[in-house]
Amino acid sequence: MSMGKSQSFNQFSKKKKKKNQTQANDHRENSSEDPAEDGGAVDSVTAARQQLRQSNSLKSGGRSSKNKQSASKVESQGVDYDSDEAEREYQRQRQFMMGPKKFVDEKDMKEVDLSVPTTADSMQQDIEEKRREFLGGDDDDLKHLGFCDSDEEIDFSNFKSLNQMKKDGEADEEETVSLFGRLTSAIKNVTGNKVLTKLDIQPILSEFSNSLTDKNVSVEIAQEICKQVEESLVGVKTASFTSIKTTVQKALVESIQKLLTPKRNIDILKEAVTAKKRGQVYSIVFIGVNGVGKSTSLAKTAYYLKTKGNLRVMLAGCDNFRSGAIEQLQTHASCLDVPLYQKGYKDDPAIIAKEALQDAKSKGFDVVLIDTAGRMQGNEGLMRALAKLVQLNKPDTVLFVGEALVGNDSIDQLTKFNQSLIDFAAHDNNPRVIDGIIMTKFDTVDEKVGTALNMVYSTGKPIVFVGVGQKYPHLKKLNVQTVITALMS
Ligand SMILES: Nc1nc2c(ncn2[C@@H]2O[C@H](COP(=O)(O)OP(=O)(O)OP(=O)(O)O)[C@@H](O)[C@H]2O)c(=O)[nH]1
Ligand SMILES: [Mg+2]
Repeated sequence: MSMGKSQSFNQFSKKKKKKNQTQANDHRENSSEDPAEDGGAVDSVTAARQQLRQSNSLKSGGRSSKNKQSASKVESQGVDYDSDEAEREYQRQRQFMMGPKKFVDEKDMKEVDLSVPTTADSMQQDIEEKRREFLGGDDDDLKHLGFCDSDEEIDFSNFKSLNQMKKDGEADEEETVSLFGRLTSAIKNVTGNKVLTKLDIQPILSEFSNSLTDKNVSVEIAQEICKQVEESLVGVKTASFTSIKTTVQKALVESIQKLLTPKRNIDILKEAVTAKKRGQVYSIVFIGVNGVGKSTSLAKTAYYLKTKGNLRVMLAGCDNFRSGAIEQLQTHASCLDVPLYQKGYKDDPAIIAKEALQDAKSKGFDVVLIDTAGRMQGNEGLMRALAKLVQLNKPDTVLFVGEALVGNDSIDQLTKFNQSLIDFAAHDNNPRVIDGIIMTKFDTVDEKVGTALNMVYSTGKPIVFVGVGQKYPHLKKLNVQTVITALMS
């Protein structure tokens, strides 16, 4: 039985229904090979298969009942090239009739992926490279700021040299004189044995106020400092010029110190070590708006706790909102050689954090650092989700991460994040709020440390760390004296 090659498959399909029982049986036999061949179009494909088989049979001179047996024998040994060709043609026609694939599987993806294949070796190499990058080493870019030499605390004494380098010769004699030098020279004419009046102090205070606002201190806080200085100076009897200088300096330092001293100080290393001694897992949640440096600060904190406290740290990937966030954290985990608890981009971050804490407890880890997605302070949905994570897990410390360079907006951010934790705490009467601040990108603000002052003054929260670069060791403590030094420079 042969068909003209020009005959369409549909025609063939219609005619096929009228064919004799033998053919119908043949068809059933063929269709049972592929359950997908039940639809109309697929019927014609089956017919094509038959047609091709038959035409092949003709091509090879036709198989008489005599030679059929030997042919099938050869076929079963897999050397019947005509049959193979027919099968290939059948598959080609079938693909054509069925149209493009609806689902792309891993095999298809591999076929079109022309990138260099990733091997275990090349992955290890990438991690080594990243580790070198994050650990620093050759830190010339920051050496002149004193960041690398100071072990834990930020040293502003070199800020001036940086500014000087930047100005590179532009600076005249006057610019190199410190604020304090300028202030005391303003009262040079006040002789000894004099009771200081408001009038004597006025030039000092207006100069001081301008200098503070130049360094990003808000006008309100600058006025507050000036008021305190004025109160401590008016009516003071000066013995000599030297004592006037000392009196002014003392008054300034004291007032800034008062403003910068938060209600509670946090030493996370001490707290984590104490928790470990009690057999508890110490947890920190990092929160803040998008791109401020939460994940980087988390990685720096892991490095800090690992190297200074020899603590066993686990990371928890609870930013399953931003694409790439988990991979970014995995890179940090690999570089730091700490585990990452993650569930990819699904599940509730609050639950992932809970599971991470349980996992850490069961495996004997000392610290869990929880990364969260960045969000704007006005986004109610995301703020609710954050409040849920914090209230459900009650971490030991909630750290707000903010950029030093955003100025007063960081106060708005922190205030609203804190309020959201309270407002969306469901029926919790004792909600967890923000405990402290990590101020990032301090390396980009020179000695304009005013934002630090503004934040502590307006929120009463301590600055636990400042970020002074992109590498792991670039996490420093900020003490009041160093801020004062920077403000007075
Ligand atoms: N110069 C400098 N760059 C920093 C500092 N901290 C973080 N960065 C950089 O800021 C960028 C954003 O950091 P991430 O840690 O991804 O910020 P994030 O807040 O986690 O971002 P999202 O998860 O997208 O909200 C990265 O390029 C960091 O290297 C810092 O102290 N100084
Ligand atoms: Mg992040």
